[in-house]
Amino acid sequence: MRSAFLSGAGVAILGALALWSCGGSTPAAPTPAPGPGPGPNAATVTVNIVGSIGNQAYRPNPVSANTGDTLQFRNNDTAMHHIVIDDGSADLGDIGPGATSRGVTLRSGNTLNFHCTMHPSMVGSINGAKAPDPAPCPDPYGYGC
Ligand SMILES: [Cu+2]
Repeated sequence: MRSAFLSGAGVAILGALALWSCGGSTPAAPTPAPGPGPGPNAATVTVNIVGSIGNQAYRPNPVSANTGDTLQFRNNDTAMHHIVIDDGSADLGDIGPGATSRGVTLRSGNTLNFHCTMHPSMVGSINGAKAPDPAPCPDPYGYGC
């Protein structure tokens, strides 16, 4: 009597283990959700620096770009330039002649202005209606402007 009870319990346990171990196929790994960052239509927009000539220093100016686009500056001039976004969101550092800056990804489509720290009259706009007016040059010889 007692051994029959134990063997019955053993069969039940083995049956439960068998069901547990055969409990269906492994689900497929979930597809990672798209995170923040450039979408499938994001583009790289290159702004050419063509000289230390006020708001004519950049081609194009104003720059048209969409949220998620990456903006970079290519220095086609013979002088060093150093581009910063006026709101402080990016400092692209020194860009030597022939070099291209690192990219900055636009977080909104809002109008942003930028300038060259070495030549403060070199002003430009991203998504502005027109190129900004350059600040007056304090040096009558134009050096540094
Ligand atoms: Cu400059």
